[in-house]
Amino acid sequence: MLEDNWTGTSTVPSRNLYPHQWSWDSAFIAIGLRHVSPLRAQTELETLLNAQWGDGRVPHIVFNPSVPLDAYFPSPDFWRSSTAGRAAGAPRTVQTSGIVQPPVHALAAWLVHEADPGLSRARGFLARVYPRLAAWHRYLLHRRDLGGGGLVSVVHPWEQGMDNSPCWDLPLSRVAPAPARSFRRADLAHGAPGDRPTDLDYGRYVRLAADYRDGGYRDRPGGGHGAGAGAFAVEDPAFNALLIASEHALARIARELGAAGTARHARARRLTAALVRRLWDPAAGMFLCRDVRGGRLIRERGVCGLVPLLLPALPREIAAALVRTACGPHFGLGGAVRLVPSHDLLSPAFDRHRYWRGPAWFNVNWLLERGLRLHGRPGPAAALRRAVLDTADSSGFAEYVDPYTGEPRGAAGFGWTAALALDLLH
Ligand code: 9WN
Repeated sequence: MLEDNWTGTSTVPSRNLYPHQWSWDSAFIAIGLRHVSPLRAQTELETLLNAQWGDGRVPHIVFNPSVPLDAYFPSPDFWRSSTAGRAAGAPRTVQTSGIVQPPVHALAAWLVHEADPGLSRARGFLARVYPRLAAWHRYLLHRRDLGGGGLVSVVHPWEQGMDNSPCWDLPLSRVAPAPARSFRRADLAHGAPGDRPTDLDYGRYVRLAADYRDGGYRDRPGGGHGAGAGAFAVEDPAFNALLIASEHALARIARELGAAGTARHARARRLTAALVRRLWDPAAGMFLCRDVRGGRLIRERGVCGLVPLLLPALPREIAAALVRTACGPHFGLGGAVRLVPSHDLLSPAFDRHRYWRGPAWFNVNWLLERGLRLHGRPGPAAALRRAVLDTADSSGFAEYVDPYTGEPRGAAGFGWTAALALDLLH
């Protein structure tokens, strides 16, 4: 599958549905590729980082110029990165989107290095990617602290990566949708409408992205309740947890390069404390999202709130509560479901087929398996690993599956599903 999706310099998530390079997909794909081709894994990350903007942001899509414009929406003529993004330092030679995705890259770079340190050192892999990764984290921590509490905000649901999660329903309700006739969705040519976001969701995605673009992709951190932010600003536990995990990885990379990693480890611990302070909800037994504009936690339980289990510096009692919540009635791990769903099984918003509103996703389950192992739960981790491998295989490496039955939904032959299954086999 990874061979089929390889373009020569990177791997597409899906030939039909997503025919370009995606940011967090590439990080997960590199984590799998390292076992079969460490060189290809390094190249995957280098290609993405070559499209980095001058202000440090790593765009969520790097467009392949040989793919027809109408193959994916929004296409380069919508984002207009090289003109609208000029002030923010968008590259001139490659077309990209102007928003970001979760920062899994430093974690991926470290794991790729560890797979073949000899090749990595011979190619100067870490020495080349380190300054770019450091600038990427700097962008997020300095330009995207829109809530003023030390965490990163996303300004578009596509940035967080779980596009139509019910967690966004409240903040998105403030966004006036772009008229349906002003754009044409390409995803419906390849995906069943019931498995995808609705037209109303898309209208809002388009409005938010167009407004950000028309403002020159400028970020205006200010503190307070979203002062200066756009209509949508959310602190999300998964995005921030992945940044923290990557900050720990960056500390290891710095040490490998002969510098001290202590300051980065300390920053990762401070960020973990900020995550607990701002997003932990003891009553729910999990992390919630913070609506920066509204100034309060969003009461929906999205699987993003379990992802911080990945963090080494998490207080013991919080890790224990997260495991209890994952195994309880809201997420059903080890009980009602085959794989952990993307959303609370008991929420009225739960929909077992619609994208991030219920289906189980392989990257999320891979992250949870890591977290269970890290926090000393080898039994549930082994069971989850087995379930991910069986379901990846039986679903034809689907993009996502029905969490109860494992029935495939979305695209088949999906990049990170194949890559992360490969990783679990090693
Ligand atoms: C928008 C590529 C991406 C993933 C996201 C997933 C989906 C895109 C879309 O596909 O989003 O970025 O068009 O729906 O939600 O997590 O990175 O696989």
